[in-house]
Amino acid sequence: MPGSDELQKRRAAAVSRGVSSLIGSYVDHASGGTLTDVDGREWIDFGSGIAVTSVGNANPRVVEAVRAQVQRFTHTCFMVAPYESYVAVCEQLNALTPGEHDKRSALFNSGAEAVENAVKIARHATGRPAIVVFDHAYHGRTNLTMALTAKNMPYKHRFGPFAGEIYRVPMSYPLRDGGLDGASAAARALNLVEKQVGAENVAALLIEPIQGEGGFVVPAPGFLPALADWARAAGALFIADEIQTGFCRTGSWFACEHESVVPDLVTTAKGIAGGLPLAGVTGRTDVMDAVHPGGLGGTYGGNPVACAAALAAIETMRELDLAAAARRIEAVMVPRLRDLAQRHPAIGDVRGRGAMLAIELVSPGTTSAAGGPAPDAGATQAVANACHEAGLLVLTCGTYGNVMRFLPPLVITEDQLGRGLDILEDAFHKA
Ligand code: PLZ
Repeated sequence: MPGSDELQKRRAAAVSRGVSSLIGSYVDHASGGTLTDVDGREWIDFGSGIAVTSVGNANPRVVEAVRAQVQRFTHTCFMVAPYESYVAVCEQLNALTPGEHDKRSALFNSGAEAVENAVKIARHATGRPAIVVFDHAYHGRTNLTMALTAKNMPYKHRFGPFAGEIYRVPMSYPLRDGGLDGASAAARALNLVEKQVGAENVAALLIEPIQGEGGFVVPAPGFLPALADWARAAGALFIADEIQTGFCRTGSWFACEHESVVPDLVTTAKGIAGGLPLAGVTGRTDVMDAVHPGGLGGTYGGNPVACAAALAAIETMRELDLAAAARRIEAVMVPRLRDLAQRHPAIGDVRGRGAMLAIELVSPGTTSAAGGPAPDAGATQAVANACHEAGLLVLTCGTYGNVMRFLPPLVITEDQLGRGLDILEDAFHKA
């Protein structure tokens, strides 16, 4: 196997520079909580391939399910010749997503595709055009989902024109909105919807219950329930984008559960299938079945290999109680992050839930146009680089590029978690 330096050269001559990578090392193999690169160096994984490998990389049960499925058949297209595992994944999604009501699901390939389909379904079922999204939102990179995503660079810059009938309103962001309580933050957003869009034109409110790419923003308590209540009264749908938060990541199967919010539609992807590409839209039967037969689909959506992987991953989450594992990760990490914040005033906030945690880096004592203390993207990058040099894979995020996020696989060992946190602490001392 060629080394990373050689692979970088080949890549530069073959791969579009529009696709970039966080690190310059190429992966040879990976397991529970670590990656090993082609030069034999081991990395502690605090990213899980962006919240995907929750059951661990190359989880043995997922590997075996995939192996068995590729031997039986690799693809038929569910729209042509159906198979059991697609049905079984939909049964699991209907049972696991919030709410005891009757549900139906449909499967797709990627998170963006699931969000696009949720929007199609919501518009079709309500007969209304408007989709309301929030500041800092991330919903994907396709044309419709770019319109739903907030941040210009790198996601949208010069990729327009974008789809219409998308309206953006302020998010609840306690560090940056003066600590507005959830009800007030919801009233601020919904007042704009009523005045500028008109409640009767709204097909759906679409929101990540904890924002992912936008900065791991946890809305103030009461914000999500107030939005869901308004949607119900207005005859609009409440769509929870649980693509990053779902499947035990936040310490429960879905993040909406923490506030007892029951969405009309839920989008899922990432953690669902242990690393294979699969996504879903799940929701109220009357909404999902409003669509005419043949109105939803695609060649690969719910591919049998991905479905087999999903069934194995879900079984693993259930058996190992990975929601409890996420809560244990929170219990280990949050005290150490708080302690670090005590010693480094640049850490302006420690937040998140379960194994979806973050620190936001700021210039202490300042105020800024972003609301709250000035974001410090430079320091964030410097700490992330120091972590990478020391073998800890951490990701950054946020509208201002100043949030360091932690998404370890839920099966990470206590020892790996501790070593990762040691590296992070060291990086702060050095940076
Ligand atoms: N909705 C909430 O987090 C994907 C994107 C990384 P896809 N987030 C990682 C990048 O820079 O492209 C995501 C998400 C939420 C939708 C998506 C989109 O999911 O599977 O990447 O299409």
